[in-house]
Amino acid sequence: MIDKVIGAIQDAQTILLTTHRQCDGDGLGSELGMYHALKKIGKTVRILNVDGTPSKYDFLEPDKHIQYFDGSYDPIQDSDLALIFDTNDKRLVEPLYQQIETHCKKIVFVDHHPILKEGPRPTSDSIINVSAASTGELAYDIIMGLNIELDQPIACALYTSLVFDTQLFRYVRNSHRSHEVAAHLLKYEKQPAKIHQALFGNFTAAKLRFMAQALSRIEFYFDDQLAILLITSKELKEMGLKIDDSRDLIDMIMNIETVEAAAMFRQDNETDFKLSLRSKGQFPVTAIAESLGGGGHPFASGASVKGSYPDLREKVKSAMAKHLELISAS
Ligand SMILES: [Mn+2]
Repeated sequence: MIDKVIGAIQDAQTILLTTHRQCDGDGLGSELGMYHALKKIGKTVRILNVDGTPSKYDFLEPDKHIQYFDGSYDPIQDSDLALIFDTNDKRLVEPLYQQIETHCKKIVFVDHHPILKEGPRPTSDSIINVSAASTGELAYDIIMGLNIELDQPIACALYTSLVFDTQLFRYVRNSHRSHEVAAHLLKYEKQPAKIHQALFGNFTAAKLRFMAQALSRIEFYFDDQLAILLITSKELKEMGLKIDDSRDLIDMIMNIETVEAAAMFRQDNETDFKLSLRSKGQFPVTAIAESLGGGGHPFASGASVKGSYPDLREKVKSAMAKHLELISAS
């Protein structure tokens, strides 16, 4: 699989790199690592993302290397290849994806999310490896396969991918692979603690106040095995925070010992919600997300949903019920 992508890169001169909208550390690190690597072997390479980069990634100097489709960007030239990182669902790259289809001869997704049962199919040359704990590990394999020597900017970007998606090696996929890749990267990136701090030690007092307020509203069901939380974009805005500031909340809820699964709704207006779902691993939540028009990883998925909050909450509760009642009974 990986040989095909390596071949596609070797055959290409002009290469466009991107990731899913509302980018995160994994997609960003993968595309930036690849950007620095491909420049070293003389490729004409650019990164064009759907939307902006959250400020906690400033240490990666995104504004030096990345242009934004929802902002200002140089015209999209015809290119030999597009590499899309950390998703295999083209809908998450729209409206940029249509431009990529028009201008790029070949499109390859490099990803570690399962392919949705009822979503769009990834292009035929894509690498989808669900056993990788981060897309950064796949980018690493490609860079190694191209015999490109690592350096600090490549290592910093790929290490960011890896520690972001594994949450500092908490969610490794029961393999020594993530640690091995990290150990190699750290021969070139000498200040990993700075990256840890930027990614995970970036709370502001306002963010913590928001989190305290939100966490006080968690509702528990099924003997405290399911936690459901509603937050609103409005309260984030009123407290001077960004959407990205609410992302840690659901992971924090998952630290509760009794909780097997959690759902967080972010209300964007009267009837539009962004739903995030997590499971500790007793059962996957992708099917629930997919039934609501979303997708993701088996134990971390999401969907954009429409409706009234009480109805949506009931839907999630009843979809979770059969799994959680089984666990209670056993
Ligand atoms: Mn990822």
